[in-house]
Amino acid sequence: MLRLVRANWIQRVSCNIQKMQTDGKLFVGRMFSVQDSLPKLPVPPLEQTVQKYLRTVQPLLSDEEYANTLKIVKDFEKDPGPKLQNLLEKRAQRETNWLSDWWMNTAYLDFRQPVTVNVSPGVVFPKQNYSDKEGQLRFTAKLISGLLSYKTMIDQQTLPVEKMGKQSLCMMQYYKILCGCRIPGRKKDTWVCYPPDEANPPRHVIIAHNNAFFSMDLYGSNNQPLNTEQLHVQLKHVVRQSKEVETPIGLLTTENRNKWAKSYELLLKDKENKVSLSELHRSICVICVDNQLPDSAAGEEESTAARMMLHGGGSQLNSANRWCDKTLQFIVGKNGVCGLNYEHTTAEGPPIISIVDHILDYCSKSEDKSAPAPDVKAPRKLKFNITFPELKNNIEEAVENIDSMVKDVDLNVFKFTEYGKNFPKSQKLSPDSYLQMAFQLAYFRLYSKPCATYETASLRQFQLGRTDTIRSCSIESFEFSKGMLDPAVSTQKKAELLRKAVTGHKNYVAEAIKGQGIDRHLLGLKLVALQNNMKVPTLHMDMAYSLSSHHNISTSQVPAKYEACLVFGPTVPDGYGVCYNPQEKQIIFGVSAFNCCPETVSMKFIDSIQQSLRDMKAVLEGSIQSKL
Ligand code: COA
Ligand code: HC5
Repeated sequence: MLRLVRANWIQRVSCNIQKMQTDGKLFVGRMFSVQDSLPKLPVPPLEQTVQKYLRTVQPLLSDEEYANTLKIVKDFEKDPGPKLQNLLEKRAQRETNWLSDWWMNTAYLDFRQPVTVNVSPGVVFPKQNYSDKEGQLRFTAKLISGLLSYKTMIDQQTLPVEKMGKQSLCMMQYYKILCGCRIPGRKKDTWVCYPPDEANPPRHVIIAHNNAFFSMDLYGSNNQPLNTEQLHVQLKHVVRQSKEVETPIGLLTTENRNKWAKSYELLLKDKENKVSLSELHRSICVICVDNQLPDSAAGEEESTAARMMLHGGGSQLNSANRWCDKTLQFIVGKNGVCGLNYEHTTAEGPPIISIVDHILDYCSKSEDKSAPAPDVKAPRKLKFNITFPELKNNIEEAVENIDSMVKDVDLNVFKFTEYGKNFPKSQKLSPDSYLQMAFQLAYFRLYSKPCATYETASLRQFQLGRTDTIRSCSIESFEFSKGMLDPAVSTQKKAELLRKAVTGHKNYVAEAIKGQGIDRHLLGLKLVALQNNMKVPTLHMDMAYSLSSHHNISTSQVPAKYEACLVFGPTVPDGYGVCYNPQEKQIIFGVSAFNCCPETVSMKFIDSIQQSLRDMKAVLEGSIQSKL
């Protein structure tokens, strides 16, 4: 039976941690050793938030608009601001984390657009060394062995606590990545989770091949993991049983969530379908063994691979060989092209990248010598009966929709190899803030105006923490961008403007990760109003609020040990999505845009970022401070 986990599940697990730690039964492992002592997410002071808010909207508004917003903000500070602040503070006292449930709903479960491209990011692994089906299946088997060895660390709670500097981070997301799944619902989705400590935990993965889905056990009868050789035999069995391309039922998961929910309800009316859906939800993850790979021009291979990871390339390629509701889908393609796609409700990027680094380490090691597990069951093909004509129509519509979505995505990967984090570090500048300023300059060069920019800030220093927004566009970034493009401004002055902008950004980051950001606070003030049957405050209906939340650049830094390319879609139709993996001597960028907006072109933005990185280095090297 499906256990539909309500949004407060995370709350419940957190309570378990406290209970179990005192009982001495569960959550005793290293992974959760500091969980209880992590601080609770604070509610920032109201005055601090509104002051910061005003500073961040100023570069986006005319003087007249700013004067109007200033009045709205001042009114809000009198009423209803203090009332809402009080209600929010009370909530923060009651809850382990006042934001996490709200965030899960607002950012994910309430969101109705397809998760494909709009929510779920893709990751491309470094190219692997195989070129035929046999090699592909051998690599898949090894990848699963690496995954199993990581899962053992989660199950036994032996994973080390992740740190940011000296600060320990909340490990709850790690606990959920190999057992979570999103379920479509009309108006709102739900999320299920089958954690390792509860009865009947997941023991199988789903293998997708030729659009068919197979349930494949990873453990023998005594709970012993299958060794790599056994996994390989099982995979060959799957491939033998799915020689022909099947009905693209997986495409339903790429649809608008309300539409998918209607199809899902129809599917559930059939008993065999119900069992198959339950197997999918309850699995550890999905492993997509892809058959198709489009030809790529020389130098285009990584961008092609990134598209396979983000959307699968359309109905004729691999988009149907996916189950996009599942938290993790590893994708093993032809000719060494592999990576993953993940549904974001469960976790942020760093736990995912931690698994990737572990698996790639594992795959580069010698063969698995462990003994075979006993009593291995053959993989079982999941049956889907498409009995209702409406379902057939919905699948046909899903084919059309994914194909037009794929046509709309403009995605390219770019490796900047002239320098990496080493250069800004040598200039005593934060590499992340430096890169954010490169994006600001790149945008300003193309559009002659600043734009609202989102950068992810981790809130995992707090119990059950997720993210806040770093508003990278600032008064200082605007001054810097204008100065850089003005030939009348000296190199010395340009370098000063750059340093000032980078420092301003770094200060914002430092505050955001300490729970003193403004976006989640403002969201909380709005949601607490709604929860108490009050009106949405005027501040939240002001154009300054919507303009500063319309992120023409949506960014995230996700560092990885390997040369992984990370990609996600823009969050607005006229925006860019920029994910970057800064390494010591190079920076890997994944840049996306939508073709439906003629003004945004990923290669144009990439070229402009490259120009910014060159100009910024030249300016710093040409300035006096650099020569001292
Ligand atoms: N001089 C010299 N070196 C500096 C420096 C300075 N002024 N400022 C920073 N550095 C160094 C740091 O010590 C660090 O060194 P390391 O490479 O040895 O670790 C390195 O530069 C990187 O620091 P910085 O570039 O400032 O970034 P950060 O690691 O502090 O990260 C954020 C900043 C915002 C990305 C991070 O705080 C965060 O919140 N990350 C979460 C993102 C996330 O969750 N993404 C996924 C979303 S799904
Ligand atoms: C594999 C890396 C994926 C990164 C995904 C990411 O950064 O998601 C952001 C999550 C958040 O809460 O900030 C959202 N964003 C894609 C819109 C930046």
